[in-house]
Amino acid sequence: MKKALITGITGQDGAYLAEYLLGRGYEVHGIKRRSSSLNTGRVDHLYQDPHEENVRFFMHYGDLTDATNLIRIVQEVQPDEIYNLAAQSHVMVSFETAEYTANADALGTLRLLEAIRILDMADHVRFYQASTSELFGKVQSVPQNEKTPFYPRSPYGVAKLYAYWICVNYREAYNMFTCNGILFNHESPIRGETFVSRKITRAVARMKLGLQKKLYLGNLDAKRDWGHAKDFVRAMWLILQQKKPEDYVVATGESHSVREFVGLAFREIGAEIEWRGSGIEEKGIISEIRDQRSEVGGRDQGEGIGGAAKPRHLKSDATASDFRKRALRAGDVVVEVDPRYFRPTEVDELLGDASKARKVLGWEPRISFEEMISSMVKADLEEASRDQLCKDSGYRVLNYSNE
Ligand code: NDP
Ligand code: GDR
Repeated sequence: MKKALITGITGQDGAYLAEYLLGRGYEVHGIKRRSSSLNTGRVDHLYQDPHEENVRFFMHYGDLTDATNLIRIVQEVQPDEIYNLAAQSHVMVSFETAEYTANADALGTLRLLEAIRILDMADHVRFYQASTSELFGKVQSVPQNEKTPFYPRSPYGVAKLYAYWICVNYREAYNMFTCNGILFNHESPIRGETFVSRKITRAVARMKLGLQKKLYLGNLDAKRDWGHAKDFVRAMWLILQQKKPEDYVVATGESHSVREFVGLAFREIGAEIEWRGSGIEEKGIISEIRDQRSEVGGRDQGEGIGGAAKPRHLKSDATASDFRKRALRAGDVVVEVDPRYFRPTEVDELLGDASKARKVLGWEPRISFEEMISSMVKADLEEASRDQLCKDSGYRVLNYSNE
C-alpha cells in the first residue's frame, strides 16, 4: 500500500486530496497545526478511530516552521509521496505577515526537502510542491504556461518563488523527484471564507435569507482563471505518477472578472445585478428578481465532503416569496467597493495555458465555472439556513462576512 504525507491537510486542497488518495487505496498521513479552536472540520469525515482495524488515515501535530518536527514525522511515516500543501495562503494577509509567510511558505519547503535528504530518502520519495499562478503576478505574456517568466507581486508570491526554485534546484542537484504544480485559482464549497469566491457566495446566500444586507469588495476588475479544487487535486496526483519529475501549469483556460463572479452568484438565487458608477463609487444593484434556481442541500451531493441533507425546516417550494419575506428587492444596493480590500500591488489578470498537463497527464477540468459557483451558493445556502433557524428562534447570530 502506498503511503502519502500531506502537509496542509486541514485546508481546502488537503481535504480533497486526502479523500482522493484514500479512494485510490493509499494510507494517508496529514500534518495539522495545534490550534486553540478546532481546525479539522474539513477532514473530520475521514477520521478513523485508531482502535479500528485497517485504519488508513492518520494525523500528526506539526508545523512547517519546525524542522525537527518535520524530520521526525517523515522518519516515522516513511512516505512514498509527500504533498507540500501547507502555507500561509492568503495574498492580502501576506502583506501584513510577510516574514511569517516567508518562513512557512519558502523556508518550510526547504525544511521538508532537507528532512528527506537528512533521512537518506532522496532516492525514492516523490515530492509535490504547491506552486501557484501568483508566481506570474504582473504577467509578462498571456496566457501563462511553464515557460512564462515570473514576476510575483506580493510577499506570498515571492515566498512561493523561493519554494518553486528550491524544488527545481534539489531536483537538479540531488536527482530528487520534486515537481511543481503551478496551479491557478481553484475554489469549492470548502474554500476559506475570506477568499473572494467564498466571500461572495456566502454573502449572496446570507442576503437571500435576510442575514446580511451588503457585500463590500475590493478590485472588481481583477480577472482569474478559476477552477474547482476537486479537479485540481487529481492533477497533483497525476504529476507524481509520471516517469520523470517535471513542473506543470494546471488551469482551466478561462478567465473571469470578480464582477462576473458576483453576477453569476446572484443569478443562482434568482437575482440579476446591474452595475452603476465607476471606481470606488461603483455599486451592484438588484435590477430584477426571478424565481430562484438554487435549492439548499446541494453541496457536492453524494461525495464525502459536505453532501448533507436539506434541512427540514426549509420548504422546497421556497421561491421569490423568500425575497419578499426577507426584504431583498429590486433597487437594493447589494455590492459596494471598499478600498480597504485593495492590495498594495495587485495581480490584475491571470489566464493559464495547461496544454502540457492536458497532453502529458491527460488531465482536464470536469467542473465548469458556472457549476462551481452553483455548488458553492447551494452549500452556503445550507449553512446560512442553519443561522437563519437560530435567528428565527431568537438566538443571536453573528455576522463576520465582511472580512
Ligand atoms: P488553505 O489556506 O485552505 O490551507 C492551507 C493549509 O496549510 C491549512 O491546512 C493550514 O492549517 C496549513 N498551514 C498554514 N501554515 C502552516 C504552517 N506553518 N505549518 C503547517 N501547516 C500550515 O490553502 P489551499 O488548500 O487553498 O491551498 C493549498 C496550497 O496550494 C497552499 O500552499 C496554497 O498556497 C497553494 N495554492 C492554492 C491555490 C488555490 O487557488 N487554492 C492555487 C495555487 C496554489 P490551518 O487549517 O491550521 O490553518
Ligand atoms: P488570490 O485569491 O489573491 O488570487 O489568491 P483571492 O480570492 O483572495 O483574490 C482574487 C482576486 O479578487 C480580488 N478581490 C478580493 N479578494 C479578496 N480576498 N477579498 C475581497 O474583498 C476582494 N475584492 C476583490 C483580489 O484583489 C484578487 O485580485 C488565491 C490564493 O488561494 C493563493 O494561495 C493562490 O496561490 C492563488 O489564489 C492562485
